[in-house]
Amino acid sequence: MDFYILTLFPEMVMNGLSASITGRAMEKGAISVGAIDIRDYSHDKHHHVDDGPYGGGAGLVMQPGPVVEAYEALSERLGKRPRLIYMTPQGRVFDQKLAEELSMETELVFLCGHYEGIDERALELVCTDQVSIGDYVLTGGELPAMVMIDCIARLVPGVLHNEGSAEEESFQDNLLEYPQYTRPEVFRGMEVPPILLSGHHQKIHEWRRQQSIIRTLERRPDLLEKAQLTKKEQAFLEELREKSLPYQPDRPQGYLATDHADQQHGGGTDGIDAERGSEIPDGDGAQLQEPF
Ligand code: 6GU
Repeated sequence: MDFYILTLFPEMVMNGLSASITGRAMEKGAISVGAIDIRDYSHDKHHHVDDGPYGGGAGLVMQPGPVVEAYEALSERLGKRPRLIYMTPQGRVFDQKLAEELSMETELVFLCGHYEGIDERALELVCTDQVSIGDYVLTGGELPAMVMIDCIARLVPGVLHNEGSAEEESFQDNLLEYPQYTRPEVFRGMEVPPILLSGHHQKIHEWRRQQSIIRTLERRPDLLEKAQLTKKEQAFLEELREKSLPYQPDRPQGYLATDHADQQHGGGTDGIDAERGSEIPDGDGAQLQEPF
């Protein structure tokens, strides 16, 4: 998979993505990342790429010429016009499902805006998708593009060592990940749950699934509706709901659900706050200031 990023800050995205797993994937050739400096396509003698908005107002708008020419030069080089994703808080909110869809492409272009955005005519000409990474406002599209590339890259064959691990993780099954433990067996008096030392693979699998269900019920009850549970797991979930697990926002969530609870803390009295989800903005981000 070849990623291209149209940006005014090429070093920022290259530095970020050259580290860690994406960096290794680039070295191995499983992905490539190319940053294209929009400023290289300025015809201005001072290399300006922005100007004040027609109609007045604060800030600067990125001019259409350099953006369109940067994309067209790339398209000519590739012999095709690949999907171009404009990073904007006004876009469709990125999620694992969109990451999976985009990971099927052979090339992806990310367009990163700055200032007050990009001239609308450039977007009409080159943009196929508009994507946001969440309901909050950032100063530019570079970090969002890096987030998306990181997420998509780990779905590309050959990027992760363990090809199976991407599939087992959070959201794949609409269940959150179970807690993980490694050596030492006892840390500051806290023991690893004994089942994990038993070598009983079936029992370990069942315990981990149960932990995932507990976590999801505590933290993201909205996800549970879409989770695929066995009859036995559904019964387990019903039992949890009847017991109404303690939820205490001031401590790491899920903590009471582990064996540590007995060792370290007394039980809480709060029930699960099923209404918590209602505090999260539901898509239109109406309470946030421009550019929504
Ligand atoms: Cl894609 N861009 C900017 N500037 N801010 C954002 C965003 C994108 N997604 C969330 N906030």
